[in-house]
Amino acid sequence: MTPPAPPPPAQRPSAAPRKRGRGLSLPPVRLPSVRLPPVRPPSFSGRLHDARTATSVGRWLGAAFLVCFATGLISHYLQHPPGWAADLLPGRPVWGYRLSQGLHVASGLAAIVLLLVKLWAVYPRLFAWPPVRSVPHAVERLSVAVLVASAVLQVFTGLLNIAEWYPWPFGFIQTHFALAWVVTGSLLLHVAVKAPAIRAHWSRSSPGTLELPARDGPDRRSLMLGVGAAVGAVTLTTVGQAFTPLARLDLLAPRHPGYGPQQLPVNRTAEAAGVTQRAVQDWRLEVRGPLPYTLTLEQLRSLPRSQARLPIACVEGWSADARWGGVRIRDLLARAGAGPGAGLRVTSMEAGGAYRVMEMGRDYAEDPLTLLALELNGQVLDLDHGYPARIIAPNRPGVLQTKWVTLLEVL
Ligand SMILES: Nc1nc2c(c(=O)[nH]1)N[C@H]1C(S)=C(S)[C@@H](COP(=O)(O)O)O[C@H]1N2
Ligand SMILES: [Mo]
Repeated sequence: MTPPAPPPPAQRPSAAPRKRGRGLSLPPVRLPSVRLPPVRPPSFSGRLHDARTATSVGRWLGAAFLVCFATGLISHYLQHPPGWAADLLPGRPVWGYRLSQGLHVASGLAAIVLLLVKLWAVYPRLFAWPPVRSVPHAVERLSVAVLVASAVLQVFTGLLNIAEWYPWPFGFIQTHFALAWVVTGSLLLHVAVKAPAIRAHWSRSSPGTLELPARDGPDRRSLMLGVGAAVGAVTLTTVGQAFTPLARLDLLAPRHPGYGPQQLPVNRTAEAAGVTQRAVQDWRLEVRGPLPYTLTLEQLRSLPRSQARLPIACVEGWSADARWGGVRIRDLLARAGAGPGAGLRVTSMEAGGAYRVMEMGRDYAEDPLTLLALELNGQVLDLDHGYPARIIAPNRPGVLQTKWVTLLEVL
């Protein structure tokens, strides 16, 4: 075997050749030789920036994103069902949306903690050298850039939405929905690309362990304990907004079940919606259908009443059970001559706003628990809860529980 050839001696700039001018001859010019230090990426000595930590945190983050995505789809399609599905949405269990949206916001909040730790664990790779080794490597880095950017934006917009703060020029719902697909797609791609590393580091007994120094174990355990504690703290101090047994620990969520008029939170007050005491004085309920009619509040109150115990479950994650009293929607529709299978359009007396008009498929409209509610927890509805009359239906997002209802239209 021949030893490798020694590297060629570094080329030094040699003295400029003497110019043989015709008359004038200049002294040789010696340029100072500038030596740039070799570009060296920063080096990281932390032992937690490795593939094993990335995998440990990554699988929890992946699980949180998965729950968030699935529950997000449920929420989206309950709110915006495609035409063919509008009559297929289930009204049971009545607490279904409450559970699913509670999970959506809880897993989203947990994902914020996990995402930050994951980014900390892998950020040294930003400085990988050379930055691009091959075309597949460039594509992989690009896909990670898309994943990181979309995931950060997704949890950020979600977080600000639960605080009802929209400091951006784009629509929240459309952007959050579209980004969910971008995050999920690039996450699947990422998991596929990293499958060998994930497999190698998935469990304590997987071969990956052997390559790691033994003293690394306690460090990673401490990190994971810290992550668990942080996720636990965030969850415990917010999940009470939906999970009533932990309501007392709900210190950080924007809404607290039980706080608000008639022990129920309010998302949009009557004042914010521009609905005044004065405006509701001449309130009438108009019902349009084959046999249209109009009722005063007195007339509506004299109709047979029903009771239902149903939650309000806001898309922003808070939810609370309440006792509702009112007139069944199906009775009001039947009186208007609606045939079986009729849908319903509901309009609020609110002048504008995204939730002024709401449509309801026939299964909800015929459900004996779907009411035009006049009472809440045994009292006449507060103006903030939709006095004189509001919709309450089982297993539906809060945004569809229209307040200050003034018009029902048989579809
Ligand atoms: N007309 C009208 N109805 C509305 C809203 C609204 O802004 N306007 N907000 C909805 C939302 S987002 C929720 S969560 C519920 C909350 O009902 P509550 O304020 O009685 O708790 O009302 C819904 N009904
Ligand atoms: Mo809501």
